[in-house]
Amino acid sequence: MADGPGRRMEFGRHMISVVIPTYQEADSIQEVIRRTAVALAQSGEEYELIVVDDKSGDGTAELAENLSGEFRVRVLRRAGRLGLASAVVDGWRVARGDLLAVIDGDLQHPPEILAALAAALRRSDADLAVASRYVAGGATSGWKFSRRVISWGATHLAATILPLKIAAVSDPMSGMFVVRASAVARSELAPLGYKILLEVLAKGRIERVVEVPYQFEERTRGSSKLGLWQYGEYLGHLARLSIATGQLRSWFAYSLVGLSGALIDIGLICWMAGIVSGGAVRAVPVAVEAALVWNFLWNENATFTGRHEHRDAKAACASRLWLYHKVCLPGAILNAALTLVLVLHGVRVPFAAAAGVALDGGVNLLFNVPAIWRIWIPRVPVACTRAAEQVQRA
Ligand SMILES: Nc1nc2c(ncn2[C@@H]2O[C@H](COP(=O)(O)OP(=O)(O)OP(=O)(O)O)[C@@H](O)[C@H]2O)c(=O)[nH]1
Ligand SMILES: [Mg+2]
Repeated sequence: MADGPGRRMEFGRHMISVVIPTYQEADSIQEVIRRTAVALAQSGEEYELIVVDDKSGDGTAELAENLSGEFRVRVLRRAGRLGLASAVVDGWRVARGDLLAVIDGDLQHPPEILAALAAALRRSDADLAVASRYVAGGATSGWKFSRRVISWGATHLAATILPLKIAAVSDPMSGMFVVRASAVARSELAPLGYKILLEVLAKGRIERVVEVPYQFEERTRGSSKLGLWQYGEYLGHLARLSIATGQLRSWFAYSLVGLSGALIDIGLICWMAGIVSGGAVRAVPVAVEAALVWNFLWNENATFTGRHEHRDAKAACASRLWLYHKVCLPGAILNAALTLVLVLHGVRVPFAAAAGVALDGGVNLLFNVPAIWRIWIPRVPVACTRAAEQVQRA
C-alpha cells in the first residue's frame, strides 16, 4: 500500500506496537494498559501501546492518558464512533514497531497472551500469530447458546465466502493477534466493522501462521458494543472482501460448474430411466457419480486452475479426486436416496432428480464449501503452540 500501516514499519524498530481500540471502556482501560505493559516488559519485548478512542465521552481517553507517565502509552482520538477495525488500522498507521498487535479494551482478552503471541513470532518465521478459542486449550467462557451459534455461523460464513483466504486459521474472528508489519506493508487495508483479522488474512502476505490457545473471558465491566449494526457491517465487509480478493469470480465459476453438474445428473437419470432395465434404481447412482466426476474435472481444470502445485502429477490429481469423493459423499448419498424415495412414491423422474440435486447442493453449500475448496488450496503452514511454552522460551 502506498501510505498504509506497514510502509514505515517495514523499517520499524524491534518492538511491538499494540493498538487498543476503545469505545466507552472507562471501567477497564487502565487495567488493560497496566497488565499489557507489564506482561510485555516481563517477556523482554520492547513495546508501545496506542489507545484509539472514538470520542467515548466517559473519560476512557483521559484515563489512558493519565498512565502515559508510567507506561509507554499514547492516545489517538477520533471524531466519533467509526468502527473497531478502522480504529486498529489508524493506530497501526502511527505505530513504529516491526510487530503490530491488537487487543480489546474490556479485559475479555487476557493481556498476558499477547506476550506469548509476540514470542511465537520472534521465535519462528511465521507472519501472523493468532490467539485462538478453537484449538486445544482454548475456550469461550460463559457464552450463551445463542452467542455460540452466532459465532459459529459467522465463522462458517466467512469460511464459505472466502475459503481460499481464511482456511488456514481456526479462529478467523479472533480480536487478538500479532502480525509482522512487513506482511501488511503493501496491503490496502480498508476494513468495515469489527473483524480486522479477516482483512489481514484476506489482504496481507501471510505465508505462515502460529496459533496460541486462550480463553475468551466473560465481560464483567462496561457494556458490549456489538449490535445489529455490527452484524450488518460484517456482511458488508465479507461482500467487499469477496470482490477485492477475486474470490467472487471463483465463486461464480464454482456455481456454474455445480449448475452444469446438476443438469448432467437430472438429464442422465431421465435418459437412463427410460432405456435401462431397472429404470431409475440403476440410473440414479450412475448419474450421481457421473455428475460428481464432471464437477471435479471442471473444478480441477477451470475453477481452481493454477491454484495447486504439481497440476499434471497424476498421483496428486487422483488423491484430490479421492478427497473430493470423501467430502461430497454425504450430499451424494442424500441426493440418491431422496431421488429414489420420490420415484418409488410416484413422483415423476425429472422432479425427483431435481429435488435430489437441490438437497445435495444445499448440503454442500451450507456445510461443505470450505472443505471442498480446501482440496485445491495450497496449505498455509499453521503451528499451534501453548502460551506458557512461548513465554518461557522467550
Ligand atoms: N475505537 C473504537 N473501538 C470500538 C468500537 N466498537 C467497539 N470498540 C472496542 O472494541 C473492543 C471490542 O468490542 P466489544 O463490544 O467488547 O466486542 P466483543 O468483545 O466482540 O463483544 P462482547 O463479548 O459483547 O463484549 C472493545 O475494546 C470496544 O471498546 C468503535 O467503533 N471504535
Ligand atoms: Mg468485548
